[in-house]
Amino acid sequence: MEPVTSTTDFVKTPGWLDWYAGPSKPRFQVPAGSVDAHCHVFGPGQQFPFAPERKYTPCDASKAQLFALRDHLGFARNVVVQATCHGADNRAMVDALLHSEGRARGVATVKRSISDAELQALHDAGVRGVRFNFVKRLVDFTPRDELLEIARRIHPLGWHVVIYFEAVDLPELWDFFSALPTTVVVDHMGRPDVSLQADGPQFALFDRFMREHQNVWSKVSCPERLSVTGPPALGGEQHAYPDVLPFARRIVEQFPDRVLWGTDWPHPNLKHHMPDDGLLVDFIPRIAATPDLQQKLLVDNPMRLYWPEISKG
Ligand code: 0GY
Repeated sequence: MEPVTSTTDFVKTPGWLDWYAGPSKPRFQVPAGSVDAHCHVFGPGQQFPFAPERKYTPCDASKAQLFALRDHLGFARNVVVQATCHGADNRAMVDALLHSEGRARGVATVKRSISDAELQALHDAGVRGVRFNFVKRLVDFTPRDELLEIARRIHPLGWHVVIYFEAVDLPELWDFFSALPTTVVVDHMGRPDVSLQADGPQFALFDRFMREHQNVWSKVSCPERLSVTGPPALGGEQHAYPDVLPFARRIVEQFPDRVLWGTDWPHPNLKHHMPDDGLLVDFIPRIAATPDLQQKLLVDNPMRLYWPEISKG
């Protein structure tokens, strides 16, 4: 892949870890037609400036670099999720969709002021969802009535809502999430504290949340973000992220038709360890152990949600 660059107009957040430009070739061959259902683009800042209200300033991570990674890892398609550093300015994400030859769909961030014509333009570009972010270090507070109004407006377009929150906040958010009229996709399993037990009360609540809401899906992504035991030792990828494994396996096995997987490239806000995306792919067969589960996780489920017009799943 091309080397990492930063746009000179923007000063990166101190300590920012750039994405890893030399990913290994995964040993696990993903099924034909696999979708990387959670990834981002950053800028490039010169072309698509970062939002004034952003909480971090990243390096650049362009659509061409994302598509090169897709091909390198053996994936067929991407779902590009609007990153918070771009606020509600979806131009960089939309530009990636429009240059993907139909191989990328998107999740946008929108405000209540968006017009119907603007929503339709996002749909025509390939957007199929909006993201509501409740992680306080990433975004300012948005009133719940504004979010509900947005959810009601995007529902008729067949879109869904992606929610990002931390496990400790689920009790307080439960009623609001229950009121969402659309399919709801949870980022990174609702960010459990993986130093706790996967069968303990905190994750049991998330499990119950999925069981009681048939419209809720989960991304079983980001072991590198959730792990407290840290990255694999060099050459020891078979033992990567053992603390995250029981959490992800449990969700995949209990809800095989409502799970998605993504790289999370270019991995915003990692402070200690930038993963090799090839090794992240090699983690997949450990959380989805059979070809049937892998096919659902990587192909059937994301195709049903993002490309229903050609989905066979
Ligand atoms: C993720 C996670 C994070 C950031 C963002 O849009 C974003 O800035 O999503 C995070 O910092 O936890 O899904 O990429």
